[in-house]
Amino acid sequence: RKFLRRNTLVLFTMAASSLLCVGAGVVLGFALRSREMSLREIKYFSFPGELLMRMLQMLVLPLIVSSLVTGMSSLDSKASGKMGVRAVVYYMVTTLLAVFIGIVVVIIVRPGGDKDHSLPSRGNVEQVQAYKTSYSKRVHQRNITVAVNGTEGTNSSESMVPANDTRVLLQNILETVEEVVPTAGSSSGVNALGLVIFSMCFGLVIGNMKQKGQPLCEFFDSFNEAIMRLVAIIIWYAPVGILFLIAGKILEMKNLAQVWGQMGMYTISVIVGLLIHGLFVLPLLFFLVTRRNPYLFIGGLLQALITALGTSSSSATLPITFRCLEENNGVDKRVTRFVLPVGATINMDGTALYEAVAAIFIAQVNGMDLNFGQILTISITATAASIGAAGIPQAGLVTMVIILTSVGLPTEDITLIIAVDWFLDRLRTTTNVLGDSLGAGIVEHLSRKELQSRDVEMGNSVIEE
Ligand code: DAS
Repeated sequence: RKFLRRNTLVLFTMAASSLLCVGAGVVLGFALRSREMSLREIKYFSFPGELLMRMLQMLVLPLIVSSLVTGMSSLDSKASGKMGVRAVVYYMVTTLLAVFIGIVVVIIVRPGGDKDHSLPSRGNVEQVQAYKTSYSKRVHQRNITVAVNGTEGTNSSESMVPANDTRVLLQNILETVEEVVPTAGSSSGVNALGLVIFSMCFGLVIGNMKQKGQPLCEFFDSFNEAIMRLVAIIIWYAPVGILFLIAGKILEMKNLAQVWGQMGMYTISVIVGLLIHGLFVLPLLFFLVTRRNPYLFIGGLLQALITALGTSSSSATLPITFRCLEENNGVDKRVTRFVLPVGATINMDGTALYEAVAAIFIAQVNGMDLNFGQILTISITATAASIGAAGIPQAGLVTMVIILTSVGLPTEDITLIIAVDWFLDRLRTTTNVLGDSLGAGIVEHLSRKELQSRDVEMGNSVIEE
């Protein structure tokens, strides 16, 4: 019962209404597809969803700064040091577990092979090229024009970008993400990791300034409280925004049946990997450490998980993740304020798993049977790339370039997976948020002694005063 707070009924109602809105968004999206709306009409239609994204993004930077400064200043350096080590160990262990699960699934399912799971022989260049061309022609060229350039590509063949122009398409992918970066997650593309590190150092310093630092500690504490009150208002609008975000995305995609037909096995590989990690491995780890029911804890996170699904941005979801952990699951604010901003920036289990699966899928399509060394390289670069990826839409697609380059795969083959990336991005973002949130519960459990002794210290100092 510890996890369920007095206003849980309200927050579970919110989560249930968000789930309903996801369903309504899917139904509405497919219902309106027959109207063949233009991109402009789709943009207008999706405006309520864009509004939610921008309201959440507006809060991300002030929330990261105020929560980290307040969180660090409320802990002594010894306690925050121990908490930091526990958090980083958790991030590394869970990210490597995610990569391992992804690699096992994609090697077993073998989505890059043909129906009979046969691959072109690596040495036979003509056979590989012929295989890739036929593969990409079968499903991707006709979708890339729309998926990458966002133009209203007609279905006739002349509108397709020739297969050898994939560098043009790759450039478009990078431009698309650059376009997205300034508005998603952090405004004007501020370096979120740099901000996290500054805020942690600043919080530690003012926390150790005793009386002189008190005004600043109180300022950032009330600043954080004000931001969380804004979140409490926005959270009521979230379900509506999520409905339009999902419906708008479904309207944008062309040849949906064609894409799913061919990309089914690849998509299923990613989904299976994310489900194993998110619904079994992480909850098991949570139970082994805290001896509490992980699914009850996850129930309290529903609103945040659904927001991640709708926005495909763990940074934009951060304000709601805070509220679910503190209000629903009763996690100590000194832990959430420290662990969540760092986790949302560097802990991305879903992204790491996805990048490992995508890289091995592309290797399979190229007829490349990876050796142990290459698989190890993919594991390490997928982990590093997930740390570097920002919590913004499709960041994981861009950092794929690092992994493909590391094992000598053609980077333009990113275009093979872009057609379904908008969908898989939502699922991996949800897994990222889940990993951060369960991590907060685990770190709180492991740090309870420090937190209790800190409470006694604070209690004593109040009595002395
Ligand atoms: N969309 C990213 C996030 O917000 C994840 C990704 O692109 O891989 O976590």
